[in-house]
Amino acid sequence: MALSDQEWHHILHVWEKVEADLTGHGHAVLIRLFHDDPDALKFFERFKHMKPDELQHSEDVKKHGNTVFTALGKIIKKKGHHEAELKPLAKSHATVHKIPIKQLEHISAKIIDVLKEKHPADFGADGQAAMKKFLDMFCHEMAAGYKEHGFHG
Ligand code: ZNH
Repeated sequence: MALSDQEWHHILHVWEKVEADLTGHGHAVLIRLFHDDPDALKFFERFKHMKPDELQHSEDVKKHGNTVFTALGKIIKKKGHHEAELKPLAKSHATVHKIPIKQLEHISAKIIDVLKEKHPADFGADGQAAMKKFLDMFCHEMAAGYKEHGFHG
């Protein structure tokens, strides 16, 4: 399942654009996730009482968008050598937040949607395919990490 140099190149190319506004991208992905799948919101103690309009304007949701995208960027930049970054994430999402893998698959699809919309010139078919491969690997490795903690989400 390893990615080729070319595939990492495509991913890092669009990520450079993403980094100009990690918060904006992360926030857009979360809003999209909560809109398309209201169940996703239930996992967030801090946000689950908020209405769509509040979610859209909440500084706290923006901050979490930044947290998620910063973590994702750190993993991406390791170009496959991300065990140290992924392990704690698998642990917290299995044992503390208890996030089913299905939700990680949902957010992966939203990440691709948002990047397609925001960066049509820098995220063509090859970039999309490479990012999909990376996110599939991410979900797969998170699932493996979950099992180590006895969570079969
Ligand atoms: Zn998550 C948290 C990342 C997905 C839910 N996260 C978190 C954090 C981070 C992250 C970094 C902080 C730290 C810890 O670990 O805790 N996420 C992430 C990423 C991803 C995710 C990278 C993918 C891409 N999450 C997710 C999902 C969900 C979640 C899908 C659901 C649905 N998270 C979560 C929660 C939390 C977190 C609930 C906690 C929050 C607070 O703070 O409250």
